[in-house]
This record gives sequence, C-alpha cells and structure tokens, in this order.
Amino acid sequence: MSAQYFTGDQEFFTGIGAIRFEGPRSDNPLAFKFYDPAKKIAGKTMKEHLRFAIAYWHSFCADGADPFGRASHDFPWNHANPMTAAHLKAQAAFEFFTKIGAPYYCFHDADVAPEGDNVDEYQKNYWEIARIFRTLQDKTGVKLLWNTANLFSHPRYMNGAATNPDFNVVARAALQIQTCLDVNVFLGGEGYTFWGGREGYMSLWNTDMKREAAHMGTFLRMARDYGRRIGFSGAYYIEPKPMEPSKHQYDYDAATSIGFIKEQGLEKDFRLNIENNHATLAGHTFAHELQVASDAGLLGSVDANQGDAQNGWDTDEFPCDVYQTVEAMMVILRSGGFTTGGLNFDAKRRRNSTDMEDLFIAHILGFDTFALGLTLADRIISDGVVDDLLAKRYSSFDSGSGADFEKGKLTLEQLAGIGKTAPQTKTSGKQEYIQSLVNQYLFG
Ligand code: XLS
Ligand code: NI
Ligand code: NI
Repeated sequence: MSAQYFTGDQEFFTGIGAIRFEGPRSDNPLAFKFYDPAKKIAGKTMKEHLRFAIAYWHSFCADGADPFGRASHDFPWNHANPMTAAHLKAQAAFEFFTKIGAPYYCFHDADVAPEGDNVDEYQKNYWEIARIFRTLQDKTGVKLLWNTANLFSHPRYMNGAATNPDFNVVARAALQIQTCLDVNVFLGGEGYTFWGGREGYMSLWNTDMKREAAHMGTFLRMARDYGRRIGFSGAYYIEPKPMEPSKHQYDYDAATSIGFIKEQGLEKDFRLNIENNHATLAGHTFAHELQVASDAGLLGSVDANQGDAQNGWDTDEFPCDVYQTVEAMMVILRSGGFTTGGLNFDAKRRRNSTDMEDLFIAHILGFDTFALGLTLADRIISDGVVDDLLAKRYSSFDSGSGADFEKGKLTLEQLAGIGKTAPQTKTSGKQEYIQSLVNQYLFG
C-alpha cells in the first residue's frame, strides 16, 4: 500500500454504524425491516441465499449528474489529486460494504482508478488500487463477486470494442480485458462480466453485422482461454441488454445471448447476468429473463435493480417492488440458488437523494425487498399448491401416449391418429386463481 496517498483509517460515513435487523415494526430508517442475515430459510441463511453485492460505479462514482444538470451528490472522498481520491474512495467503499453488511462488491476498471494518459499509467493506477482492495478484502472478509472492463466510456470505443470496425481498437480492448482478468485473479473474483457496452450498431448502412458478431465470438473465446490459463476458475457472464447506448445491442435479451453463447461454443464457461431493468427494456419481465436463462442451465448472476414502467431507458432504481422480487426468487430458488453469482445492486439513488444516509437507506430498501421476495417465494414453493397446479396442468404428458410424445417415440402419423378421436375438452388455465393465491401469500 503506497503510504503517500493513504490518510489512515478515516471514517467517511460518520454517525452511521453497522446496519442491523430490527424487524418490520422498526421506525429506524437505518435498520433492516425484513433482511435478517442470520435467519435460516430452506437450509441456508438469508445472507447465503441472497449473496448481495454493491456496485462500485453507482454507489461511489455516480454523483447525481444527468444530461440536464451537474453533480448533486457531495462525496467526502473527492480530492484534487485523482489518485488520492481513488485511495480515499476505496476506503469509503469498504467502510460502506462492512457497515451495510454486504458480502460482495463489483466494479469496472474505470470506476476505481483514473485511466491516466497512456497504457502504463492505466495499469499502474489500476494495480495500485487493486492492491488496496486486496488488503481491504483481507481485513474485512468482503469478496469480489465480479469485475469488468469499461469498454464504452472512452471515445475510442464509440464504434464498439470487440465489434469495432477498426482492428487497432479491438486490440486496445483486449489489453483492458487482459488487465481486468489479471486483477480478477489477484482479488479472487468469483465471476467476470461482459456487458455489451457499445457492442451493437446505430445503422446497418455502415455495419457488417455478421462480421462484427464473429469478431465478438473470437474475442470472447480468447478472453475465456486467457482467464483459464492464468487460473480464473469462476464463471464468465454475458449481461443482455437490448438497447442503450447502441440502437441495436447484440446481446439483446437472454434468448438471443443464449443462441450466441451456443453458436460460439462458449456454453461450458459462460452464463448470463440478468438485469431487471434490461429485461423490461427488452419488453420482457424480470422473471421471464431469469426463467429463460434457468431453463437453458445458464442462470449465473443478477443485476438487482428496477426500471420505470413509463420510461424507455435504464433508470437503475433500487428495487422496491416485492411482487417482482417474489417472482424472481421463485425462479432462482427453483433453479437451485446461486453458486458463483449473487444479487448485485446495479442501482443508483436518485439525483435528489442527496443525504449521505440515503446511500444506506437505498440499499436497505433493496436488501429488504429481496429478503421479502426470498421469504415469500420459499413459502409458496414449500406449500406446494402452485407447483401442484402447474404439475396438474401438464399431467396429460406424464403417462401413456403423452409420455411417448415427450420421449420422441411417436411419428406425426401416430400423433395425428390419436388426434382423430381424442376428446377436445377445455381445461381452465386458472391464472386468476393462482394470482389470488399469491396475494394471500403476500398479504394474508
Ligand atoms: C449498463 C449495465 C452495466 C453493467 C456493467 O446498463 O447494467 O452497469 O452491469 O458493465
Ligand atoms: Ni448491469
Ligand atoms: Ni444496466
């Protein structure tokens, strides 16, 4: 740790201690109402199930600025010297992780250190902070859920990174990925994320889509192989998103990304990181995207946030909609829970949530909303009523000709023969009945 920047153990969130569980009747805004980390549900603690991670970029970099106004959040770690600011920010971040009780964090290279004027400075600055992270991880027990390369902010990536039509830019992106994987292994990361950034296009008039997609596949295979060579044993994630910043993002949604993963031979190493707000941008629900990933055996991790039903962009709000988290946790629990992944709060407090404590309150809201989702989803699953209804709905495939059909044992002529005399009864889907049952679980 380079002492010249380090100012010692300064406290940044003064007046706020470790956040504790106080229960649903608590009137303390700085306490968990539903997230009780030690509480056991289906054999694991809430903390072990939910594996919360804090997103460095939103919590310690996003300063409230938007296209219409400058920063509104004051960060006590700001400093005229950008490396000093980066050191102070790292300390502040770990103070926050430990006070909120998050077992994990996630970051982009660009979030943690200034990129400098050249490659050497980029690597030097990044490694300096990575070493601080290592020390702080060891001191606190907080772990790295995943890191990633920011391949979208710098103007050199305006035409994409791996899919850039200029080979030199593709090569520069590789340098960043290589460095990020090196840092990942150094920090013992459990995953590594590829969000598409500007991998997409604005106009087909100037885009060879087939060639760009092939470049992306080649690039990801190279990154995968490099990571494995240096000892990265975790999961690689693709994070689907349909648009923004590009008009057409190549990793549009879970189904598109799964097709790409399989086409490119990446399915042994890659899984999906599903973000709620990206699901809604794609015209899907959060649960739909999770289910598509789960059905393919590729559900890896989650970017836990929430969009705005009326807005067509990635507003990255903290989750407050319990109905959505119940649906999400149903899929996650049914697919066996997280292994390398977790719930990363890719969410930012609003521009006008300017008190320092609002960062805590926002995360408390998110933790509690998912704790409720977990608790209620577990209740619905263990009662078995909904699962029984689902099983009954498909029971005509459990035996006889239905089972033969599922096993691929029938020809079309045989199936048509059965169809000739099979009684065509109407069977209710019982949707409203199930929805009313869910309300009973939520509020009964
Ligand atoms: C942007 C993405 C991004 C990724 C990490 O919309 O959600 O924040 O999660 O690069
Ligand atoms: Ni995300
Ligand atoms: Ni996003």
